[in-house]
Amino acid sequence: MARMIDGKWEGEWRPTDGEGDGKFHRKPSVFRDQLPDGPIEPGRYHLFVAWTCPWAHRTLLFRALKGLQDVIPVHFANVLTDKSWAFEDPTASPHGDDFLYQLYLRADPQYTGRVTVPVLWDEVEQRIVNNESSEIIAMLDRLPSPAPTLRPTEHLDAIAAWGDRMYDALNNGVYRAGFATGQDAYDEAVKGVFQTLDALEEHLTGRSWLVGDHVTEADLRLFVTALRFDAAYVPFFRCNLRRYADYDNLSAHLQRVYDLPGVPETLNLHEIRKGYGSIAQVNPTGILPIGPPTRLVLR
Ligand SMILES: N[C@@H](CCC(=O)N[C@@H](CS)C(=O)NCC(=O)O)C(=O)O
Repeated sequence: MARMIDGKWEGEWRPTDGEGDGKFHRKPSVFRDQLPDGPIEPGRYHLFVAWTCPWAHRTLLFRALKGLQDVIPVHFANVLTDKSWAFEDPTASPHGDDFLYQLYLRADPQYTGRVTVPVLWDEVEQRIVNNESSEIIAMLDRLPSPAPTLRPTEHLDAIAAWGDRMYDALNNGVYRAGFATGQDAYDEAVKGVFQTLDALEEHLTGRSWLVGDHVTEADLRLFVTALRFDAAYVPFFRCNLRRYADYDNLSAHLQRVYDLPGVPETLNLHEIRKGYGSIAQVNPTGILPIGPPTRLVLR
């Protein structure tokens, strides 16, 4: 167990809460409030993220593609420790904190639950608005912005269908493969990962985007896992039946999303590799492998 109970740390950090079935279980997020409708005060709401985390990456992508960089400041807590994510130094936190759990305690001194990124924080009321990425991105999309929506009404059903299909089998499927502690759990998870990639490769034949003619949330949900696949999920999570680079349509799609203005600034591949490579359960020596080579052209 690695979480807070009544504002105190219990146990050392482990990737799963250990239900004893060899499977990795991701717990539901606790703070589920909404931003007010209409424009927000620049600098009032902050995002707390880590380069490694794909769920946090979604929020950075929406912030960038909606042009909200000047409205919503971002803070990085990049190092996963046995006391939650750590800021590289106290200046990385607007409150001079060393660890992310201190932010959770500011919001709720009796907090019980895991301490996760991303966090959408209200600096005026000193509270966590929401720590569930799927809800944070929908809120960011609704904010007034000259940029087009990433969740067009006419495509919401298709976006949700792809989102559901990708979440369990792929986005979280790689984690279920990587953190499985039994052969059966790994076999089941890794099979789902590659079945989903195969289906996506086929779906992308002759089309640029997963849904409709423009980038949508569905593409971004795929992108965060796609970007990490060869860098982290092949070497550390044993998702190695094929490389992402072995898929032509998927590789072109990855590059297409990467090339959108603002997207390169939302990621740091070196930090991603370092982050996953520092998880002792999947890489006890901490040595970062040289490969596999990627097809993505970085800018
Ligand atoms: N459902 C959450 C999941 C967030 C999540 O699991 N974040 C991971 C990093 S990728 C985390 O902070 N884990 C720390 C922990 O569980 O102790 C979301 O999508 O926002």
